[in-house]
Amino acid sequence: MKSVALVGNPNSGKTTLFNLLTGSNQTIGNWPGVTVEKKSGKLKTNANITIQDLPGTYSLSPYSIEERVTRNFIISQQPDLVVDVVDSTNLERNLYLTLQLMETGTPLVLAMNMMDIAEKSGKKINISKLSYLLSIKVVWISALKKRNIHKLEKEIESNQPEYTYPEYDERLESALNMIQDTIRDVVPADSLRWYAIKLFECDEQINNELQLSEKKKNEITEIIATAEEIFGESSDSIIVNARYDFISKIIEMAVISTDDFKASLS
Ligand code: BGO
Repeated sequence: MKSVALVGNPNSGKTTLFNLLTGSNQTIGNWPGVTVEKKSGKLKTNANITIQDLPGTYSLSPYSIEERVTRNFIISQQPDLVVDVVDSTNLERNLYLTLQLMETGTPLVLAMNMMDIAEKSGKKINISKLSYLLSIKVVWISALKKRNIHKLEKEIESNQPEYTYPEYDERLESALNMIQDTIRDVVPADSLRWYAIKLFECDEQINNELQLSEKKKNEITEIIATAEEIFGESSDSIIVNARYDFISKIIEMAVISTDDFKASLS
């Protein structure tokens, strides 16, 4: 049995896609201990694949219940594949979640939804370039218009290759590498980067979970303090800005607005 999780921003069209992929074959309940709806179902075209619909979220921080349910599922249940439902009309905000998913190292496919509206808005998204730049499979779809869903189903059935993590500013990368060296012996190898980023962000839930020795904690505090001095901002802002810098470069290379041409002709 292959386990697939649907993740995406609220209003990205996740529910519409979930219903399309699973049909009436759904189980509905609550996540343990919280009043957040839990929905799962079998892929209509392949009953050996279960699809777990995760709560809509903008981030994998630990602040809201939705964020916690989604990130705990990805880190502890380790689904075989995550389908990241992206609202193509709001790429910048949606790719922010994509980068955080990539930081976990989870196998990933991007479902670029709402392409029917994106097309009309005068924005041309070069899907193959986006896929190349992110080093993951990207499939355009319209869940509402039921367009290209068969292509997504094929990708869900396939095994997705490993990808390279998004690389940020080299000063940030060296801080993350140092944290990785400090925690290498206490976290699983395939989640090393995720834990390093979370510790750099001073994520309280991860700090509590890892129960690091005082020596390790002090080393990490020192690495963070040095980075904050170099960048002149708090460690969580350093990460947020690094993600947005990465996203703006990707958008600059993969998205063309027809307004650009109008401006150059006038
Ligand atoms: C309403 N294209 C377009 N154009 N719309 C889409 C697509 C798409 O590919 N996919 C989804 N939508 P959810 P979350 C609505 O409900 O699946 C629409 O939160 C309305 N409702 O139809 O709920 C979808 O699960 C009244 O729109 O998203 C829905 O991720 C007027 O995006 C909305 C207009 O989809 C959110 C829209 C009473």
